[in-house]
Amino acid sequence: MGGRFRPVYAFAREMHPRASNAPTLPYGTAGFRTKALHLEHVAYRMGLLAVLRSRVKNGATIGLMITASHNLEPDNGVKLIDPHGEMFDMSWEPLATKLANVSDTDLSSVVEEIVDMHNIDMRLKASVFIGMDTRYTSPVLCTAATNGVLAIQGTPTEYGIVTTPMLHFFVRCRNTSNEYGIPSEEGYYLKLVNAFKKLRGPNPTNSSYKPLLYLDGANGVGGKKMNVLKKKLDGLLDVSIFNMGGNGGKLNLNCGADFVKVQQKPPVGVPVELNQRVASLDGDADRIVYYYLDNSETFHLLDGDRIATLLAGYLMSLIKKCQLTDLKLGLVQTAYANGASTEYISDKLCVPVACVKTGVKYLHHEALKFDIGVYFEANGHGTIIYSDKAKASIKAASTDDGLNNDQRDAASKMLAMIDLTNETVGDALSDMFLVETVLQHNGWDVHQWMQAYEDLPCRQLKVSVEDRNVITTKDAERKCVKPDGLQEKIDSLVSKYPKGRAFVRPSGTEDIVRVYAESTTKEDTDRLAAEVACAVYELANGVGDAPTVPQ
Ligand code: 16G
Ligand code: MG
Repeated sequence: MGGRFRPVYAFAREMHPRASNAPTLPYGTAGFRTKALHLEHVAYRMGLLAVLRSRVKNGATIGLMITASHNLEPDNGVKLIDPHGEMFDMSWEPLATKLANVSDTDLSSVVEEIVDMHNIDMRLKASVFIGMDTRYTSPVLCTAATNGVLAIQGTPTEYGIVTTPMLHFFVRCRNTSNEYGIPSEEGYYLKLVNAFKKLRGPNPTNSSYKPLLYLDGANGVGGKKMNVLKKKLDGLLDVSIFNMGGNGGKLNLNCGADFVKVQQKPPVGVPVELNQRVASLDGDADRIVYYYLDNSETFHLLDGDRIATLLAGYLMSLIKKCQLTDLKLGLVQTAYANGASTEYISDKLCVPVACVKTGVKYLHHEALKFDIGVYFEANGHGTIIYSDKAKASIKAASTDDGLNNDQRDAASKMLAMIDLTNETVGDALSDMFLVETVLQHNGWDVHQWMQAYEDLPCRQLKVSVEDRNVITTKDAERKCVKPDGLQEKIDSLVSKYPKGRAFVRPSGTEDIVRVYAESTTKEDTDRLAAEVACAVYELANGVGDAPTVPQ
């Protein structure tokens, strides 16, 4: 054993050793994520795995991103991207976990195992694109990943600091021989900006929509990239960027999409301007939520559900206009979607809606079943994907002599919408341009956007338990299977409240159980969430202080 891959072992031990007491890490919902100091050997080993994956895919480029997204500064993470720019194949996750956790001494033999298992020809070329977020620990991890790629003769391409969705885009571009776009930062900007300009009409003077946007960059990479991008917009949209990093602002600390969504309040660092539209990105710019403060300074959140409904409504109207009604448009959500949004989508927009487990890979997979699949998590991660059939018929409609000018124009708009979308994964910058396009088209300010439907009050809580995996779920996490009796208890609590809904699930990124509740009033919702949290605490061996129910 170990003969064929001697350099792997030698390199690892000399340069990126795994400490004997290193924690065991799983390839979780979105790759490895933990304190940065535990990740150097993991990054190295994922460099190795990316090469193996590339060879299995006949030399197609694989992506490797160093980021911990919305987590605070001391954390970091590593995730892999498959050839179409999509999330890493789930069937390879156990291999990633195994490779990340073996001792240095067994590293070569595990590499060999994977080579044998997949019959990999190690003479093939292999290409890996590597990107990183702005964390101060990212360059070291990036170097480790590059060394991993080199150790088994792969070719690394380092992109430096980029958003996660940019790296997904580069991978797709490369593997489609640039059909999807040019795999460079410039190429990415070019595609978005050109599409945005095509869609952007002059702003009518009597419109409620104002082309001024405030942006909370979470002190991460997104604000910095937007600062470059906005200069290319020829003033069509004015973006004031805050929390761009520097000035002592810490990544994701009291700012960014996750903070705004979970805390339901504005971030620090963004000036208070009543009724101003503000978009908040997360640390690696794959999530976006909007918010505003009304005249009485009350905070209003426009989250992923709102963005999804806004975009789906617009696309539906375009489809009807250019008479492509045989194209099946559908929306994919998770159990976290507000019940009011689901009702609005099915009853008002008349769009089919599916519910899947939390995690982008599940949403993306489900959205592929539609010709036009819009998927969004309530937390602001989402995008739109178009089937080849949809693209071909939209393209044909844009030049179809049998249609009138208006109809052809609607099809051309859809083509530009496709170009404005990063179909590989949720992309905060692309989503922002999509939202701004639709708001301008509708002539809507934030109030009009908000009026589409009224959210049910909702509440999320966390419960610490001895082992969160004693909780198992079914029906896209909406029903609890284990421990015995918990679902019955939840059912009886929920039945006390009008429009009550609640579910529990073990977190995929933290060592806790998450509780979600909604009903018609804030008080009822808070009480329901706390009651469900107590039930979890009792039936799943809670640790620490028991949750309390408000009187
Ligand atoms: C990760 C997922 C996100 C999900 C979240 C849930 C990706 C790229 N990201 O951030 O989609 O909403 O985990 O976290 O898949 P939780 O399991 O702790 O609730
Ligand atoms: Mg993120």
